[in-house]
Amino acid sequence: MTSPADSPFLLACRNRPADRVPVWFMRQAGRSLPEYRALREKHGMFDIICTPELAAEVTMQPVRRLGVDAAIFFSDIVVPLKAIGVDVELKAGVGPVINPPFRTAADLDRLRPLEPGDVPYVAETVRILLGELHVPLIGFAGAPFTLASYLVEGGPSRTYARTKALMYGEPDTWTELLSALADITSAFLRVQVEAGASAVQLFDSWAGALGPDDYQRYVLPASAEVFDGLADLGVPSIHFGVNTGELLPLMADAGADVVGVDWRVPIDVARERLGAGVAVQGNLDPAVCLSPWTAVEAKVRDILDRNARRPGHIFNLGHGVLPETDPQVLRRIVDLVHALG
Ligand code: 1CP
Repeated sequence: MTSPADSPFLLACRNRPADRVPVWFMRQAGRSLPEYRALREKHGMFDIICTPELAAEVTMQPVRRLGVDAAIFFSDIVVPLKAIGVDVELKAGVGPVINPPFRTAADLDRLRPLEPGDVPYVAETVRILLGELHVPLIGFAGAPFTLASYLVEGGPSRTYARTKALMYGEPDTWTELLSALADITSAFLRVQVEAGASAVQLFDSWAGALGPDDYQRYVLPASAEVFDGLADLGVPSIHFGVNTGELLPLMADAGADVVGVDWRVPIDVARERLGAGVAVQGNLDPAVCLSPWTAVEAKVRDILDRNARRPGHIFNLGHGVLPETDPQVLRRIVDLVHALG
């Protein structure tokens, strides 16, 4: 087996040549897999996350079935918030719901720093995985803006109106909130890396709701704090968001080695915006996976052609696997990327 440091995934994170283009899928564990759905019939989401044997099993499921080049630790972005006592529920078909939402400076008292002892199951899950995996393990967390959006909205949102109202209306409270979240996120990622994760991904899924000036002023400092806080650990970092075409260079400035790109920006254009020193991850539209194979194949080939064999490309979707995706299609994508790249 390849040792993790020479694995195609970690070489690509470092922008170095590899003998193939590595591929994994955001949300590769989860509802697209029948074996996951079977387990979910018996266990709640947080039960799986907090039971190391179950969390490790769910992390392994896509690695076995799909032949991907990296595993992603099974958890959710709201887990560290729940671990410090925030009342968060994962509502089926909705997502995280926080009751009551965060709306004023007084709500800051509901956050406290995360200690490793708050998440004992994390290190134990990673330990089990290290014994089973032959590909690198990616640790992950939600970025301060995306976490703040759930706290302030109280759940998923389309407009982020209340989040922005707090950001523009009470900038001091906003800065304190993002700084507290940066500490929590950084501590949560540190636990995963110290237990043995080989890379981290920071999900700022909803940062694309902001233009570049506001991103730079209100969000970038807190995300940079997260990456700075991990620098001594020496593992590569990936920074991802949806609809972030205009933010790509700023997301690299925050301190990541790899920037995730959604399907709205062609990968060659993204590379131009980011410059030669930054690796990229992406960027097949997850909806394409529901199309006939000839369409999927053409899109995969187009992405690889646009990257033109430059080192530092990790093939992925532009956002998470849709639950109705046929896992056989994902397997065929992995095989095609490996054959072509
Ligand atoms: O009952 C279930 O099975 C619930 C579905 C589910 C799953 C499988 C949720 C609720 N979370 C998860 C696990 C999860 N969440 C993983 C591990 C799976 C993998 O990647 O292999 C990861 C990486 C996440 C990260 C996550 N959670 C993000 C960032 C990634 C992204 O999709 O942008 C976000 C925004 C969340 C919040 C969340 N949790 C769950 C849902 C349905 C949502 C999204 C809600 C929304 O649209 O706002």
